Amino acid sequence: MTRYASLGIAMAAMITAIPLGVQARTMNMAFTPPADSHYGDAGRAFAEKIAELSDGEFEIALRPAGALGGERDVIEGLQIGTVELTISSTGPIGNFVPAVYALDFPFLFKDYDSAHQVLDGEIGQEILDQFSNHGLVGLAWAENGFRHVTNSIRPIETPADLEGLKLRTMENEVHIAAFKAAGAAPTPMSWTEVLTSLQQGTIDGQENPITIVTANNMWEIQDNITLTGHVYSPAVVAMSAIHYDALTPEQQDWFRQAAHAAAQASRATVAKNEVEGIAQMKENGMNVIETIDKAAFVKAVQPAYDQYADQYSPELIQRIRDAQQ
Ligand code: EAX
Repeated sequence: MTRYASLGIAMAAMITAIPLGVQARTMNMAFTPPADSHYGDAGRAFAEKIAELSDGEFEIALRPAGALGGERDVIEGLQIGTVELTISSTGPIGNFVPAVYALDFPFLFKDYDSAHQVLDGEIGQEILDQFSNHGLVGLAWAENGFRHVTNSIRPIETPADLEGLKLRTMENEVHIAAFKAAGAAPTPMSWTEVLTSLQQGTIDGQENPITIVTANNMWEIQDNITLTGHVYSPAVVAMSAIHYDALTPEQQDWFRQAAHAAAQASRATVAKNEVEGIAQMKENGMNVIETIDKAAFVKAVQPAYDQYADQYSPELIQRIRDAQQ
């Protein structure tokens, strides 16, 4: 090694404060949307913040587009320690942390500000704290967004238009019940199977926020979107308890700070896309139904509440409603 090269490395070590020859610790952060998405922006914000706080001791390897599996697979990976971090919708997480189910009830959150107020308050923290009972650490509430229905069979103007529609849902029994009650034929599956299933015609449609539709150029395989806003879909920045518990208290605080930076980044991208995404979908030929009789859709999915609200802490659902007055 030349004298200059060894001098350069020695200087680099001094700058990064990492002992010479010590490798940065790389942790995987898995998510299902593409790298160029609200979750990708969140992941990059996390990576930047943790590198800054740890002086380069920790590096985050983003694993976008389902590289490490669907959201359920990844949560199981966190529990056994094969995956360190994830940004995930809450959709399938109720199967692991039951309290999370309360967040995914249809038409529960009035708007984005109300959702942020609840999630960033005591209710949101109470639910994050529940993760630790299941081998997980809920670090912060990020954002997926209000979910809308896309399909290529017919424009959805009223709940009756959902009749018989083979609609993919997340692996979430409240969502399945809601769309069954509305007359659709819900098919739960991991996001990693959705695009292929739509292309093959094994399903007619799906439901997701605008940011997912635009991040995946879904106008290529879906003709219509109806802005039902039927569910507010939080995303959680979560960590494997195995890996979190191996950190020092100072390092744990770094990860919490980085998770909050990620959460804010996801919300900023969603807010931007809520406006720009509609124009983008129209420019790409998608038929965008922007106004619906929301009361009719609320009525159509009410049986899902009747079926599940008692099972998933009715008092928590009432507290979420009351907190939005
Ligand atoms: O978390 O599975 C879904 O529809 C989710 O919205 C997506 O994976 C982003």
